[in-house]
Order: sequence, then C-alpha cells, then structure tokens
Amino acid sequence: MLVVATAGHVDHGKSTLVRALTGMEPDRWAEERRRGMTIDLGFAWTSLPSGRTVAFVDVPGHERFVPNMLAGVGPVPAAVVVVAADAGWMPQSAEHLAALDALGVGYGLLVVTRADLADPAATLARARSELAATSLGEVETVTVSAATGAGLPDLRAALDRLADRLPAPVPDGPVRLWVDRCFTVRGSGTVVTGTLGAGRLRVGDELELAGAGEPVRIRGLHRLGAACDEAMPVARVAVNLRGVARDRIGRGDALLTPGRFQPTDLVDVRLAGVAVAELPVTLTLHVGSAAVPVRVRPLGGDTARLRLSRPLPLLIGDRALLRDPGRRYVAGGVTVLDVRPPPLARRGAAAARAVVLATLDGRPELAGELSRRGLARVGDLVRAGVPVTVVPVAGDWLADPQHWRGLGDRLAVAVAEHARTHPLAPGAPVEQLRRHLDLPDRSLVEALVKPPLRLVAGRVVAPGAASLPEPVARALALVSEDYAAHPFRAPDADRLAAVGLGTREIGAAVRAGALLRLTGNVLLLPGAPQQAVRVLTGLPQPFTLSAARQALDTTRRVAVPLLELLDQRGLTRRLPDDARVVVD
Ligand SMILES: Nc1nc2c(ncn2[C@@H]2O[C@H](COP(=O)(O)OP(=O)(O)OP(=O)(O)O)[C@@H](O)[C@H]2O)c(=O)[nH]1
Ligand SMILES: [Mg+2]
Repeated sequence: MLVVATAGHVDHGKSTLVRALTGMEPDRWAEERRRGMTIDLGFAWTSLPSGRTVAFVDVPGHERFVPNMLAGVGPVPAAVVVVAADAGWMPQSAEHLAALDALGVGYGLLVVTRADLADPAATLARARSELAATSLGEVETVTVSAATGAGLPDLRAALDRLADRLPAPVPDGPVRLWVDRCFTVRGSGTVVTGTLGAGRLRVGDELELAGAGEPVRIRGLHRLGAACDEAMPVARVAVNLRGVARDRIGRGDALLTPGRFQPTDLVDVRLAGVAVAELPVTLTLHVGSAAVPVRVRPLGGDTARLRLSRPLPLLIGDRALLRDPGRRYVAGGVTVLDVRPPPLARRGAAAARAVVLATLDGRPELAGELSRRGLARVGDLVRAGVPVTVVPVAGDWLADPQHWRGLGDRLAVAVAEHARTHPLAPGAPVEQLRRHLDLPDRSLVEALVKPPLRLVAGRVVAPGAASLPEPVARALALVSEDYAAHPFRAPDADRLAAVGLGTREIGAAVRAGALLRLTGNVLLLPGAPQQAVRVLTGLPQPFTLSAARQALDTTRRVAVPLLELLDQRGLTRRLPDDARVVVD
C-alpha cells in the first residue's frame, strides 16, 4: 500500500483532489464541511491502475492547524504537494514544504490543481524550483483539475510510479505505530489509527503503550476499513485495543513492539536550516504524530541537547522538526544523534560533547557506539536503534575491543598487586576487582579472567600462585588477619584448629608456598624472613636473641627457628658469642 500525505496552502484544493481520486470524503467533521475547510486529518483510499492501493492522509492547509498537519505527515513516507494554479506559491505552501524538508521526506509529487481556473505554467515553474531545493528534490509534476477531471489519469499513473520508487518496508522490524486518531466503538472499546511504516500487527499481539509503558493487546484489526487478522507495512490501520481506556491514549502516543524502544526525555540532535545559537530556548518538537515542548541547550554550531517535557520512544536517526508555536514557523529540522546522552555535569563537558556530536551523522553504528561507551548492554543499544551484530563479552554486555583489552590489562595489574599485598589470600575477590575497575557487573570481571589468571571460588588468582582447596584458602584468609597485626607471631595449636588448619591443610598450604614452616607447626607468612631482616637492620649491631625477639614482637618459639633460618639463608651471621649481625 502506498500511503501519502497531502501538503499545501489553505483552499488550494487538497481535499477536493483526494475526493475526486477516491470518491471518499476526507473531511470527516460536520464543521469542516460547513466551513469548507479541513481542520483535522482526513483519510481516504482507492486503487491505482497497477491494482495497488493508495491511501491519503489529507492535511489542513490553514496556518492555525499546522500542528495537525505535522501529526499527519510525521509518520508518512511520501507527500503530494498541492498548489492551486490560480493562487500560486503561498505562505503555507512554503511552511508545509519546510516541514517536509525538515523531516527529510524524500519521495513525493507536485500537483498543480485548479488548472481550469488559470494557466498553471507560472505556478508550476515556481513550485518546482521551490521543491528542488529541498529533500524532495526533482519530483514528477502533474497538472490537474479536480473540477473537470483533467489530468487525474496522469496523476494515478504518477502515484503508481511513486510507489515503485519507495524503499521496501521492513515487515520484520519493530512496530512503532504513532497514533493519529483515537475513538471508542460501542461494544468494542478503544480504537486507534495510524500509519504502519514497519513491522507487522496481528490480532492477539501484545504491544506496549509508549506513554504509560504498559502492555496492551490487539483485540481487532482493520486495514482501510476492512477487518483482518494481520497487517503488513506500509498500511493504514485501525487497532482495537484490549485493556486501555479511551482517555489514556491519544494522538502522539505510540504502540510499540515490547522491549524494542526506551522512551527518553533527553536527546542530542543535529539541526538543519538554522543556527543553533539563534533558537529560542523553548520550542515544540514534532516527531511522528507527537508534539512536545522542549528546552534547547546549544552544544555546537549545529548540535543541541533537547529536554523533552515528556518521554518519547525515539531512536538514533529519527527525523523531527522544531517549531515555534507562538510565532508559527518551522525553526529547523532535527536528526536524533543520541537517545541516551551522557550528563554534562563537569566543566567543559558541553564543549567536549559538541566535539563528539560533530562526528555523528545519525546513522546508528555499533562500532562507533561501543567506542564511545566502552561497554553497553545489548538491550540498550537495540532500544536506541543500533543494530547489534557482535557477540556479548559477558551476559548481555558488549564491549569495545580496545577498551576491553585495557580492562584486561588493568585486571592483571590489580590481581598482581593484591597478591603482593595479601600473600595469604587465595586471590583477589571478584567484587573488589569490580569496584576497582568501576565495572557495572561482576560477570564482566569474570569474563576478563584469561590465562594465566584463574577464577577460583569467587576470586581471581594470580599466575604462579598455587591453587589451594577452597577450605584451606578460607582458613588461610582467617589467619592472614592474625599475621596482619603481628607478622612474627605464629598461631598456636588452638588457633590453627579453630580456623580449620589441620596437619593436612597445613601441608597443602606449605607446599603451595602460602605458608612458611619454621619447624613443626610454627608457621609464618612466606614474606616473613625479608620482613624480619628489615626490622633487625634497625637494631644496634650485633644484637642478641632477646633483643631480636623483642624487636620482632614475638616469642622464643618463633624467634629461635626464625633466626636460624636467616642464618641459613645468609641474611644474618651468628658470631662466636651467639650474638648476630645482619649481613649487608
Ligand atoms: N474550479 C476548481 N475548483 C477547485 C478545484 N479544486 C478545488 N477547488 C475548489 O477550491 C476550494 C478549496 O478546495 P479544498 O479542497 O477544500 O481545499 P483544501 O486545500 O483542502 O483546503 P484546506 O483543507 O482548508 O487546506 C473549494 O471550493 C473547491 O471546490 C479545481 O480543480 N477546480
Ligand atoms: Mg482540505
């Protein structure tokens, strides 16, 4: 189905043209018919020569109703710009065209109508050159008279050619159906209508209501007024919803594929057609069928941060426009660059952000997103509109390769440092490393552990450290606290038994190099000899056993075998009178 919106100045013949083509009445309201003027959106459809269907979203031309016009063209991929031959190019011809250009509408036709009333040549030439300077570019033009029917067959054929040019819709994409009408049907309940641009809808499907974030179910579905079980894009659809009251949904809301969008009230954007510095602080952002007040914070020459007065389900690359509702003009076109931008708290953050934004073009790109974020969750990227094509490093976490390598290096350093400062601990606790590396999830620490590092019972073990059975490791962690207070006091038999270090466990710890056996069950940390030498160096030389014992704050039970070990290792030398000196 081809869905096109009309555009053009008030009274130029848009509705008359739609009526002539479709035989349907686009002006739905009695007031519209009484005043001969479109106020709100109208919908009508017909078959084209090829057999395909064209549906029109007919918009009002009066300047007071531009917000309604924008809600109509926002979700529609193509436009028919209508200019009356006898009136020529007029203010809302220009404003509607500026809106189409701001939204980046790239497909359309130019129709000069009321050609029975005046020679269309001048109007056509002017309008064609106006369109050529916009996103519509060089369009096909058709001259018609809705009154006489002249040119209508040409227009039907041109609409067919337009449909052929439009890019194929994505039926498997997520649904974001911007609601343009909402009403109640007696006996059925709430019905919303919109243009389904991508994704498919089926009766029974669950969707998410963007504003409320709550689930709703499709109770019934109509496509161009006829009931159906499934609707494929592009299509005009009416959706009968279960479980939502009429007053909870309206124009500007959206029905979403659950989990595929994350409504946001803060976006960074690029503006076109305006200098950011000249924008008023408050404007209205029009996107899809929504219109929300926003505060504009300029960042760069053509980039800005928008604070929305209510969250919208936006994606990177979305096109929107800013309009000044008071002065009634389109201020500029908007391309969404980021839907979850970082806070700008620190001094200079805004300038730094402007530099980053200058490199973005609104095309969602995974590698770039990852390099800017370092780490990101699959779901967050998908909900920003970024296609995810790489495998997570852990759980649903994606990492920039360079950032990930850097984290791995920092992990190795931290584990080695921990092993140095906690020689008795059976590795560095994962949670401690998570905090040290400032990572959001423990699974990331675990995923960073690569040989020669090992993950053992919630700790990362440094290379070279022998692995100890878990109970031994736990017991060692307990006595390591004793040693921290008194490095040269060996735990006595009771203490060893209390922490669970029996003969076998001690044997394992000594073999693993986690404990140093002086004799029998007199145990110190492996670093104790070097530490003792540092203490003894501070004593007047030579020193007695008693002086050494006091300086080391220990007992004879430890001091005697410790000094003998130092002698053996050549760190101290025993003199004939049993005094000792530290060997330089
Ligand atoms: N003679 C002649 N009159 C036309 C033609 N098309 C429209 N008209 C008349 O022009 C007037 C305005 O037409 P509409 O179709 O209501 O114009 P519109 O663009 O829909 O106006 P808005 O919806 O208010 O923006 C009506 O009186 C129509 O009968 C045409 O091709 N020839
Ligand atoms: Mg009209």
